[in-house]
Amino acid sequence: MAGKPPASDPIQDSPEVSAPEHYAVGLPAIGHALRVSQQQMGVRRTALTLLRVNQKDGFDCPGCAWPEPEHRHAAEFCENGAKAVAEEATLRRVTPEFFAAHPVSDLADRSGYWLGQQGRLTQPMYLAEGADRYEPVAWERAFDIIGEELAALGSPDEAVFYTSGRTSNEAAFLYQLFAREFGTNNLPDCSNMCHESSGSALTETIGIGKGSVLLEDLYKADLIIVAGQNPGTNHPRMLSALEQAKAGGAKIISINPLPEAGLERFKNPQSPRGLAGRGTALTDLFLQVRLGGDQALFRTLNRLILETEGAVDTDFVAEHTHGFEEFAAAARADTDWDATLAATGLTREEIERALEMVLASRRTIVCWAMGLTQHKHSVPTIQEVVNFLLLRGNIGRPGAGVCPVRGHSNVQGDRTMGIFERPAPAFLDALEKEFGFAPPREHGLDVVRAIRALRDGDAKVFFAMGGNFVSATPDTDVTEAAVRRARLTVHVSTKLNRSHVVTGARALILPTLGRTERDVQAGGEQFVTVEDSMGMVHASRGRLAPASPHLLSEPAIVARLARRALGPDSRTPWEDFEQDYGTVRDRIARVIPGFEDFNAKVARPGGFALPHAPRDERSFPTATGKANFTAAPVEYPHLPEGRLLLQTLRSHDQYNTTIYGLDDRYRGIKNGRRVVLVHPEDARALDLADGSYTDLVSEWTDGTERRAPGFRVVHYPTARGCAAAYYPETNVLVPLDHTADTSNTPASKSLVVRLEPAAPQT
Ligand SMILES: Nc1nc2c(c(=O)[nH]1)N[C@H]1C(S)=C(S)[C@@H](COP(=O)(O)OP(=O)(O)OC[C@H]3O[C@@H](n4cnc5c(=O)[nH]c(N)nc54)[C@H](O)[C@@H]3O)O[C@H]1N2
Ligand SMILES: Nc1nc2c(c(=O)[nH]1)N[C@H]1C(S)=C(S)[C@@H](COP(=O)(O)OP(=O)(O)OC[C@H]3O[C@@H](n4cnc5c(=O)[nH]c(N)nc54)[C@H](O)[C@@H]3O)O[C@H]1N2
Ligand SMILES: [Mo]
Repeated sequence: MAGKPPASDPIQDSPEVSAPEHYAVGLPAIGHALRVSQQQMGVRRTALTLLRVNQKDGFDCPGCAWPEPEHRHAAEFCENGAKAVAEEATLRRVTPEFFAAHPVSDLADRSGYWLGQQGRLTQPMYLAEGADRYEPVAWERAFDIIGEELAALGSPDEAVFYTSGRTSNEAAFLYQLFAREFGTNNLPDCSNMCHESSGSALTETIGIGKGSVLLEDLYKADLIIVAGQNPGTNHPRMLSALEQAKAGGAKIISINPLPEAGLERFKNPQSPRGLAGRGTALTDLFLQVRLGGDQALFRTLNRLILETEGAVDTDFVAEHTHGFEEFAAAARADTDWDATLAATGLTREEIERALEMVLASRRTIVCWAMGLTQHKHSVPTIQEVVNFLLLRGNIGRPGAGVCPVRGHSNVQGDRTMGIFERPAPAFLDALEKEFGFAPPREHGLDVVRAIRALRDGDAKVFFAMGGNFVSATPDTDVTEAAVRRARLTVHVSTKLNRSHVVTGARALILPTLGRTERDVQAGGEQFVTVEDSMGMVHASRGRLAPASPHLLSEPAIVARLARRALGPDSRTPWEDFEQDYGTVRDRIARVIPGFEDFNAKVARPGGFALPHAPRDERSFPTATGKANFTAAPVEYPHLPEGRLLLQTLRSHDQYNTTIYGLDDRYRGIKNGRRVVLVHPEDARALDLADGSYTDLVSEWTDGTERRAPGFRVVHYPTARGCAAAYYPETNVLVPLDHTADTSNTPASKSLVVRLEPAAPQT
């Protein structure tokens, strides 16, 4: 069901294909951004919002987690940031009349794109048991309903509290506090599907699950390696940083199965040269790796470094690291070039050219995103990247380090605030000391485990602070059936999405303020704070009038829910927290290291940097007290005859499950999303003409199959043996149990698929 396009949807998916672009941004992007913004917001609102994005007195862009430069332009936004803002600041509204006109069974037949296009949610809505229509509900009644269902649970662990990464630090802190005071660590978040593999790999090896570079380090680097990331679409402002790095003499290696336009050439809209000229060539060496071949690639580079006289930073290794001998022995033993070439799809010459660039660099940074984190062997892959950096002392000095580039604009901050199903004991101790209750110590459920618990009837209340759980998670049919078993599903949301129409027996939609909106509480106008991908914390202040007078802020929703659900026994001053977020920050300051004097520090324009021991003082808070080399065996996906390895990725016109439009401009796709990109040689061997239609059938080790019907074949210069199609349409293909070892992140970038000729789905 979920794999098929919705039957009654007026939006037609009929892809038109042209040659991919070879540069990103420039004039078309700006024109596009303004057009989308004005359609959604009108001219005046467009000017009002876009000039406030990422300014010191403005709001943090809800687009991505890339940091703001110290010297900002008057227009410090990008095309996709503008689209994210327009999506939120739209003038369109979803009203109670809308819900009266559209039964849930009708909405369940619409595409996610159509649902999102209906506009901002305006009132709390309730779907009673057995009903087919949402009806308006008063806030207090909504909290009563949640309170009733929570009170009826056999244990607090039958409730699940999901978070998506847009939630502010203040809201996140209150939310985890409420969940733990209620009695559970069931706090799964989008990070479980995103950079969890980075967190797992880095915590074990360097002692902290966050990147070790600041923006200024990029400008000082000699070599920047961008692996498994498409910044032209997903972190466009990173291209300005890469351009500046190049101006300072840095070289760039891109590692990717796809030749992404943004990494080829960048036309900076802020500079006359960028607008009119050819722009800046970014990538010096493109390594067109096979999906899942990165661990083998880095292992081979590491072996070659070890074999090169004087290439290892022996002082650093001796003083700061642990496990070198074991790792070096394993790497030296991996001398099989044939295996490396099979795993990576590269030539020996390409790898040797990369080695030359690595050896010529004294300061190297590796940036990565979902291309490295969403594989079965993602954690050892990222650990091999850490080995690579440690070998030449590239952690804890200027211009060098690890740079996992986060997705959601506050996903890193949410984790810092304690949104984590496996909290550190020290964090719980601090919480206990500050608030005087005993938080649960047992680990909670992550995303995949939460789905299993819902499926098996072990979880009965599902509460989501933002996001779109059923569309973002794997195994759509399984997940939707699991969610439907819940007693109650609750979504705190800004926009309508599929998770509002695939519900438990009862359901609530709680509409909330977005980043762009003014937040006035009893204690006056409030601001919130966020943490970017590089550990910089700063304030975010919305200026627009709220989309509806009935909206509550996220902190207010949590505070009121907590008062209702915990009752008079709670000694936490929830009312004060709701009235004045400064009082929340005072508590954060006492519970979370690095936030001492929070209110004073965040008042400084630009905010402040959180401490990061490896970066700041080359000390590594790991179990061994040193940075750990690791020596995992090299793995890579093996393909049966006649099959392709499919990655599920983002188009240029989407934000995760939010679809802005049907184009993927840089890849030459227009007006359709049901496409599968296949190398022309592979297509020939499989007899798949460009423009023909195919079903994608994923084959799983337990013998089961999953099908997503009707994708247009696009001959595309991807790596051999690899294919690509957009998420969330392809989530139906990802088995729930197909996850990364250790991090349990769905392995949505490596699915073995068979392509079967089919009819278009329209
Ligand atoms: N406009 C926009 N911005 C976004 C988002 C969005 O949807 N839209 N999403 C946000 C979020 S939550 C996130 S996490 C980030 C995601 O940012 P990205 O990680 O850039 O997103 P994906 O589209 O998943 O792209 C994965 C990239 O990795 C490559 N890749 C896939 N598999 C492999 C592999 O095995 N090895 C290598 N070396 N490369 C591989 C793909 O070809 C692609 O270029 O973006 C954030 N920003
Ligand atoms: N196959 C496959 N699956 C994937 C991925 C992949 O690459 N391939 N990527 C994974 C990744 S990296 C991620 S991060 C997840 C994303 O998973 P989620 O974070 O759950 O999904 P989003 O689509 O970002 O959520 C969009 C919804 O958030 C709500 N929203 C927007 N702004 C706000 C706000 O300010 N407050 C509140 N309360 N709600 C708001 C809106 O209602 C909107 O519909 O998906 C994962 N799933
Ligand atoms: Mo993400």
